[in-house]
Amino acid sequence: MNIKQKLEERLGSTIGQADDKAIYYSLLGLTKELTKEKKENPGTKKVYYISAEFLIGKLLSNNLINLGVYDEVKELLEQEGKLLSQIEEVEPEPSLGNGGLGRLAACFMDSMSTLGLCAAGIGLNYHYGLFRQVLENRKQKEVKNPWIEQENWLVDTGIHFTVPFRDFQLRSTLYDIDVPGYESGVNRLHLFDVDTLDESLVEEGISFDKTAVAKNLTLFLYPDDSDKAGHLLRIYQQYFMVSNGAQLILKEMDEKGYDVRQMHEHVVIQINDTHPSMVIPEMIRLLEERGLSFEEAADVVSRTCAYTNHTILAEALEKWPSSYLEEVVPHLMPVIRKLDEKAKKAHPDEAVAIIDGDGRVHMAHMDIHYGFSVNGVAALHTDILKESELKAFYDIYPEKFNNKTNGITFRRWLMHCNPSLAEYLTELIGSGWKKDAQELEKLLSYEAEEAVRNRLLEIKADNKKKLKNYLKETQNVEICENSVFDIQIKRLHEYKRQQMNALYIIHKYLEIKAGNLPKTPVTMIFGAKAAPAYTLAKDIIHLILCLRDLIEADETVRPYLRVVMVENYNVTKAEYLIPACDISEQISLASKEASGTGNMKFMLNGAVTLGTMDGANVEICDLVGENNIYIFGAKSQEVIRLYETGSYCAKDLYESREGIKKLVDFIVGEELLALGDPESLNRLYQDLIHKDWFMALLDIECYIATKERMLSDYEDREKWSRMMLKNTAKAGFFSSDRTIAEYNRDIWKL
Ligand code: F58
Repeated sequence: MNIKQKLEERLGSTIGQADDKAIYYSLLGLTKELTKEKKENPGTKKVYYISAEFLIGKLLSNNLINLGVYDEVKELLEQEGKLLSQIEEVEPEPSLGNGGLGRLAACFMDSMSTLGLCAAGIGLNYHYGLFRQVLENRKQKEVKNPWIEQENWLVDTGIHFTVPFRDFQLRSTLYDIDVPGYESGVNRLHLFDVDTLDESLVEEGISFDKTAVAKNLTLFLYPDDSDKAGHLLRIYQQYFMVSNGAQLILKEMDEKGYDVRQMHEHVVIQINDTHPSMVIPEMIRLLEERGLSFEEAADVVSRTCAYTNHTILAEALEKWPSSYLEEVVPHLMPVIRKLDEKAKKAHPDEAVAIIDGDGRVHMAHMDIHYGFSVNGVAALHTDILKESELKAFYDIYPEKFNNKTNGITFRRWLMHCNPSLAEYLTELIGSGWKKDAQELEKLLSYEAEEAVRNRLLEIKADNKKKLKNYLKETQNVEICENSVFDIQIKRLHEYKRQQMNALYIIHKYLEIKAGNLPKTPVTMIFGAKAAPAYTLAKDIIHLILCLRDLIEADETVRPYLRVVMVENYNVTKAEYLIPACDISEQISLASKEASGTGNMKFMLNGAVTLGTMDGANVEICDLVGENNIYIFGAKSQEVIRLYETGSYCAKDLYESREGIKKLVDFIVGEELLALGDPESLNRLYQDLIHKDWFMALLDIECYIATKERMLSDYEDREKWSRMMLKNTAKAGFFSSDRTIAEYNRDIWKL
């Protein structure tokens, strides 16, 4: 039977007669069936990538691409008057991640399958995911984000484990999502769940009884942890994830007849940030149950575990009070104490202790002492870990430290989201880039060809039109497709400095009011969720939404400047936004953004970066050259020095620079106070003057100047199109296939 027959059999009608919903569910079933026919990636050594997040996005198109039937399905639908892009709208987006860390895990799953590596992901099956963001009264509201429908990508494996806690135990059920590689074999994403979950626990918004663990464990990713019950719940979740993971690993080893004493020869556990760190003591505990001595168990686990660090922000490195761990998993504490004692004996320095003087357990410290590899996620980030943040560890274990610059899968972030560019590239340079991304460099030989550059501009214009239509349909906002699309999409965090971008908007607004009109109108687009308990991040959203409405209501400014906040920013929305972008905003305070991966997606799709020398921006700059990127702001060394000496003073800048004062004062000026919540605007205003922990005022002047230069260069379409071409051509390095090949070469050795 061919695909058409199979599809119509599932539909029970012709494609033409069926509605989009029926077609989607039939395609879902068919795709699962086709995946099942693929063989699992084999191997005698397997990597288990444990992560609290897998931000996988919708799966239909991606899986069809990887199975090699995308074009066939698309065409056969078109023959019957149906559009695959329309049908995809039916698919709910799984809400299993927060930001870059989770999306990276998803790109890695794709690349591990594609490279034929024997690998699996291990995580949790959150029913309501992160939260869905609703923008109401110029503020963010959080509601649950259910995504698991009757028919879905999950496969009930029938596998169960028992996970012990202090006062009770929970039975798990394992659900799998198959991950087909691009023209390759299949791996699995293992998502654990509890049978006793009670979705009705969540009534209004996202609040629920945090103490009813058996009923709430897999409701939300990152439940509110502003109180003790919230902290405990996160520990419950983390332990549930890793205990299940460890039991699954042992089960698979048993089935293959491997000796657990040789675990490191058959297994690598990649610990994605500190959320899965408890896998170390848990695996040791389970091996002790199997008769290994503590020393033997600790030794083999240390040779098996590897840790990836994604941040230098101290507050994001988890430190659990040992009293909390005692409450949830008392059976782990003896193991953790032994690990701590052993580490203290060898390295008495307080700075590297696992349990500190206040009885807090530093999860990252445990990972570094008892893992064989520690990696950062971009060259600069790894250097900062070695030279400052984790220097004490680097001095002890230089051989453990290594860099793995992040990457993105080009299947989703080019072939799927920007099919016209993908097709045009193939027309010019052949399809080799799909397997070897470095081949994109062949595009460089077309730089001088006007027709090629014009086609790139045309494709960009089409994508901008597509985004315009999408925003109209989904959010009922109307934007001008001929304006410059300036886009900042990422988690809302002070270090990412959306507030600095908001100050730019104020600058531009005032300029336009003063009669200095931009040649081409500018559309400033944001997409960002703020963590529910992060007040200042919510204040920044409020400021942006107030500015949006101020401008919307002003006939003199609106034709030249617009502000759009995309509601509930997620992977699907990114797939519309990224191909349509002209200016990619990557403006974190230097040293603070570990890598960034949005920056890579934008570059690949021909946007030009406006950024600081931070994270992977540094590597983008090296690749495209200074003439094809707009860099501004303090460098990381300078920022680190300012922190060390405590010599940054926002107030001095505010008071001595009239231009800065004018922008900051606008936040609490009468125009915005007439629209917004005075308390929120005032809090942000006070913070900028008295604290400004991420130094927005330090860089604001050069940021404005650089963006203005960029907007003026945008008018030179030849120059701009050369930059676009160069950015796409040089993006090959950022393929996650390259990143994963490096993980395998240096760490996993599968
Ligand atoms: C991100 N981390 C980094 N963390 O910020 C980004 O630079 C990097 O490119 C990416 O990881 C992949 O390496 C990130 O997304 C989180 O979302 C935390 C999860 C736990 C709560 C605090 C945020």
